[in-house]
Amino acid sequence: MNTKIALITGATSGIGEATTLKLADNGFDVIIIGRRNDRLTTLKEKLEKNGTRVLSLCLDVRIESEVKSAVENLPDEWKNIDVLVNNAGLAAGLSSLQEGDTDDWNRMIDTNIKGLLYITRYVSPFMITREKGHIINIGSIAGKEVYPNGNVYCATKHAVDALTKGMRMDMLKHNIKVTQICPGAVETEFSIVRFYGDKARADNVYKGFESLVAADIADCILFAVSRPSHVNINDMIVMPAAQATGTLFNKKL
Ligand code: NDP
Ligand code: 8X3
Repeated sequence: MNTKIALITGATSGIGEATTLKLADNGFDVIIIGRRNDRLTTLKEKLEKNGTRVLSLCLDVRIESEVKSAVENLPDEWKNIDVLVNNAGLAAGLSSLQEGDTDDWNRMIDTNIKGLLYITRYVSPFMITREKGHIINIGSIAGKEVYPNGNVYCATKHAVDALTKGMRMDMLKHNIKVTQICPGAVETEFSIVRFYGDKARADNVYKGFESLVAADIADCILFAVSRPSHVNINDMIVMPAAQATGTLFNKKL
C-alpha cells in the first residue's frame, strides 16, 4: 500500500475536520481522533464513500492510558504514520487571572499541552523507526503574543510554540520534520466552546470582518506536508487580512 497515512486529533470539528477532508482529498488515508463518536462515524462514512481508508479512534487526548493503548495497539497496517496533526485543543473562558476558573485552566493545560505531548510521545516512535515523518502542531497567534484575559490559554499556546522548537531539535537526527501553524481568528466551534455554549457571544467575535475559515488552515497544512523532502516550514502565522494582532481588528460594525 503506497498511500500515505495522516493522524489528525480533533477531527470532529473545525480545523481538524477540514484538515482531514483536505488530506483525504490529496491521497492520504486517515486516523481520526476525537471524543464525539457520532461525528467520527459520520466523517468516516463520508470519507470511505470516496475511497479513503479511515481508522476512527474515539478517545480523550487528556487521558494518557487511552492514548497509549490506542496508539500502541494500532493494527500493523496503520502504524506507518507519515503525518501527525496535533490539532485538538480549546480555550475555556476569557477572564482575568484573579477571577479565573481553575477547572477551565486544568482543561486547557491538560488538552493543549499534555494531550499534545501524550499523542506525540506515543506516535513519534513509529516515525523514528522509519526515520521519516512530519509533525504539525497547531499553535496560535495566542502563542506569539498575550492578550488581556487570555492568560492561561495564551500560556498553553506559548507552550506549544516551545514544544515545537524542542521536538524539532530532538527529532532532527531522526529525519522528522516539525512544523507549527499559528492561526489568528478562524470561525469554528472554538468560541462556542470558549463561552460555554453561548452561541450569540461566540457569533459576536466574528462580526464585522471576514474571519479565516477552517479550510484556510487546512490549505496551509497541505502546503507544509507537500514540500519536497529537503524543505521544512518551521512556523507559519496565518491571519485574517482584517486582523493585525491578537486583539486588533479592522471591524466594520
Ligand atoms: P473546534 O472547537 O471547532 O475543534 C476542536 C477539536 O478539538 C474538536 O474536534 C474536539 O473534538 C477536539 N478536542 C477538544 N478536546 C479534546 C480532547 N480532550 N480529546 C480529543 N479531542 C479533543 O475548534 P478549532 O478547530 O478552532 O480548534 C482546533 C485547534 O486550533 C485548537 O488547538 C485551537 O486552540 C487552535 N486555534 C484555533 C483558532 C480559532 O480562532 N478557531 C485560532 C488559533 C488556534 P471533541 O469535542 O469531539 O473531542
Ligand atoms: C485562538 C484565537 O483569538 O484566542 O487561538 O488568539 S485567539
